[in-house]
Amino acid sequence: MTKKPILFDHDGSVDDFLSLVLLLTMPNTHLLGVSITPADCYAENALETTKKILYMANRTHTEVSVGRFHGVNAFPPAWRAKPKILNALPELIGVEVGADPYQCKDSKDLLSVKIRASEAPVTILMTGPCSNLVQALQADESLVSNISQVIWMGGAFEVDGNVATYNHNGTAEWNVFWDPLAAQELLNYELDLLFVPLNATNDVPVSLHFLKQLAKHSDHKWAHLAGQFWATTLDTIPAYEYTYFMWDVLATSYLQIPDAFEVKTREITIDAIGPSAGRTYYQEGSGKWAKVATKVNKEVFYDYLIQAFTSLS
Ligand code: AGV
Ligand code: CA
Repeated sequence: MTKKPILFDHDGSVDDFLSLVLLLTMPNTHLLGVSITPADCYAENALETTKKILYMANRTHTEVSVGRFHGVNAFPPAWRAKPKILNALPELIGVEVGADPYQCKDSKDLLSVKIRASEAPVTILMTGPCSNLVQALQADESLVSNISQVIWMGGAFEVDGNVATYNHNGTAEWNVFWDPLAAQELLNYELDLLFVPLNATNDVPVSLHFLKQLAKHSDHKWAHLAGQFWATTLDTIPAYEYTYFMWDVLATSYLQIPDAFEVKTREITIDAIGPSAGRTYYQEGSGKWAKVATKVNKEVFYDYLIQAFTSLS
């Protein structure tokens, strides 16, 4: 069987890195490259963590890129600094990798080179803002024909958003809010686009119960590392919210357990400016067609995680 080619664009929060590990556990996928968006991270630190994980998995040949574009609504600095802690964990601190963002391609270029070069249409998984992909498409719209699906952790449809900041009414999810113009633009392309929004991720917090289950498997290298990574999320900043969710990890799981999701096909719209910038909503009759994952079977999902993190040596 030929493996499914995947491009992974992430933005360096804890669940973005765990999504990377999860991708490495998937037997029927071929990871063509990893592009970083400097959104919920500082590029240097996120590049370092990405390369350390690839090194630990013997996947140093996987090309990594760093986006040069910065969105209009910056993430809070305390969130962006998180990979500094990850890189200092005992498993990672001794792994020496070069991590100079300017030695890497720009992420929009890595995406277009890899999409163009792939023999089979590529699945694109995005767990940060969508700016890199939109910029690649703006430069060459013909890339669309070699993209089989875009899976994006983003949005909040008819549920509260998670942006709490000045001049905003709280309706947006952060990955959309960082660059709402790009998000609005993404809808204009003829893509098979699946949103994995807060509607589905709200049901799957990072819970102590799950971390206890996972810790029973700490003799597995990746289960151990995942437990350490998730433990750093339990102090999520109260000014915003008290809970860190499985956001990106849930979106990534869709590749392996699609039947655990409830998916609706709807016409949607995204606000690009004003107090609702980044808001995603259904708009029958005048929106753009896209798929929205509205629910997940929690038990299947958490069981899958335990199985996946104990499957890679
Ligand atoms: O909105 C969810 C997205 C996901 O891609 N990110 C975190 C995940 O990687 C932004 C975000 C929302 N709340 C956060 C976030 C928090 N409390 N800490 C860090 N990032
Ligand atoms: Ca993310």
